[in-house]
Amino acid sequence: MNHHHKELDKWVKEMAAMCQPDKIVWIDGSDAQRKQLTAEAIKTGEVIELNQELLPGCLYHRTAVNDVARTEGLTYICTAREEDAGTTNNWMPPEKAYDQAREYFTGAMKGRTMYVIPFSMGPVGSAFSKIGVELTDSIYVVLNMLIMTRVGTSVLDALGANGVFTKCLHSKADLDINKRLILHFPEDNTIWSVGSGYGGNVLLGKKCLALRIASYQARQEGWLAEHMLILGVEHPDGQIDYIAGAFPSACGKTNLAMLVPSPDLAKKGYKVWTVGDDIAWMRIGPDGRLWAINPESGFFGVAPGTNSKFNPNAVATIKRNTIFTNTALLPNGTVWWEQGDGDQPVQALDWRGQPWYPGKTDEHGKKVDAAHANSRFTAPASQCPSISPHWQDPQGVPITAIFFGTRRARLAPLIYQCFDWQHAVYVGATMSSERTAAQFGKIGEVRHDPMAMLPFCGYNMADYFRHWLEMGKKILHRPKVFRVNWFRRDDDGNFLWPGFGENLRILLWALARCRGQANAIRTPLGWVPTYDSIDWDGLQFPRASWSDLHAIHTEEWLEEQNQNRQFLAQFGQRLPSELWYEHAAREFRLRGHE
Ligand code: GTP
Ligand code: SPV
Ligand code: MN
Repeated sequence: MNHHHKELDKWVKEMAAMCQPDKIVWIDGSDAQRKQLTAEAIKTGEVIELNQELLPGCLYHRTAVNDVARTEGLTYICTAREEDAGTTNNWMPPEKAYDQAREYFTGAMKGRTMYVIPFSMGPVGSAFSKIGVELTDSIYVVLNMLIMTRVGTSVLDALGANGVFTKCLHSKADLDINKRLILHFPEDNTIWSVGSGYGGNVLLGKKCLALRIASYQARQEGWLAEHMLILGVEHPDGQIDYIAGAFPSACGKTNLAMLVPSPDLAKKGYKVWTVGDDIAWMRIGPDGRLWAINPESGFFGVAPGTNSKFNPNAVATIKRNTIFTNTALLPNGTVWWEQGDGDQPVQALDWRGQPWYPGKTDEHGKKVDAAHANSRFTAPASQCPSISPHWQDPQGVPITAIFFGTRRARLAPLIYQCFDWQHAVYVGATMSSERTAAQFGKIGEVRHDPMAMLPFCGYNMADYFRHWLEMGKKILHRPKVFRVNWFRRDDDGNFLWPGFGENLRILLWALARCRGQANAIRTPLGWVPTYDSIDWDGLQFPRASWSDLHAIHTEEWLEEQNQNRQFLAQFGQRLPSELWYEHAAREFRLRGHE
């Protein structure tokens, strides 16, 4: 390909000398090349072509059985000084990390092709955007990157002869979990990932660049790189407010971003527009507001639970040109997953490629899922029926409200509004959530996940909190911040809140608060909606359940405060004292001393 970036050329040559591929192919972003690579991957079995009548342009892929989610334990931030990675990250000194990975990369691409993928996170040429180049030996990665990022010649043009880019190196190598490393070198603007073929570990523009590396750069450059969806709420008068929301992995970002208003609210003229479902890059605009872009161009969404009832926009988005990973495969060349559309199939191949039938159990008598709980679809954002006309605006969209959400069966209320920005930073910093299938580990265990960034902050988390406090001082028109939890349950384990489309009622209350309009009750946690301040048209929701959703059990909350204190204490002197102030203030309020 035609380009004149000497540093890029030199780096590609060096990496090729180490990995020793048979050949090097530059990805130009053309349809012709994509089709040719698809055909090749189908031939080798790397991907399976799905039924082209029912699912045009769709492909299927299975990962290795031990490679189905991000491996946080094998993910490292490699800064010169350990304290710059901080206590919440795994750390390795850069030299040691390079040495160890070099061993795994050496000769790893023998007999394979090295693909060079120039990609832009954010619209090509936007002042928000960052360029990366990923080298990989996986066509599956190439095909996913073509959906998730802007790829090809236009990116090289934007890079020019001297442009800055993130050096991203990936090899599947032997897919050996004992030789798997996901390494970030923020000081070198470099990512090395080896031994995995799973999404978040290998689509290096996503969590690795757009969050871990970008969060590090964002602090230096004075902006925010966050694990947030972005959506627009259109009011009956045509005015649109934008909301950004941080929820941990598999806690509802994609679903909220694609929300379909219930019929009564739709009839009144409310609409929801999708801007992004996973990552937001936010900068202060010339008007003093916070402006956000979605750096991605596709969705890498959780398949199980995706159905026409709860997320019809996602269902429509994934009807064509979509890659399905670790779902079940049906005899007619279509896909299926638990809580998906259609009846349970009578037979299928499960995500491991094993014959599956309803009621199948393993040797311990445990039910076997047809699709892995973290099986995913990769689909172009442009195919989403609710995609915002502004989703590619180079200046982004202005953010009116920020949501921090978690998955908590108890304790956390459905919604409360933070008192001010400093309080909001404390609330975000101490949020905790139940673990999901999106990461290796014990599902259901409650862990702290500050601003849903625990696995994604590329530097010391205490400095991240300080950066949030500093940003608050610089933003003239600060978004209002809300804490939400769609997942509170009653004593029988049922969700107390219907969620999904009904969440719009909660968004509308929050936006009314931003205009100083809706009623609220002051509680020790924050401002809680009165029952009558919610638009209930079309939904009969019992007042008693509303109280249950917002009940504050003081004793349990004081225990939660103990957990929060322990969590914050790990940051030592580096923790901004403002957070201790807010911690004490909440405890005072909980104990009834305002
Ligand atoms: P990542 O892609 O891992 O970052 O996940 P995400 O935050 O985009 O989560 P997603 O929207 O895919 O939702 C994950 C799971 O939460 C799915 O099983 C959904 O069905 C469920 N879920 C989403 N929204 C709601 C809700 O409002 N109520 C309830 N009860 N479940 C929800
Ligand atoms: C997440 O786990 O938060 C995801 C999927 O969005 S992954 O790309 O694997 O990180
Ligand atoms: Mn995510």
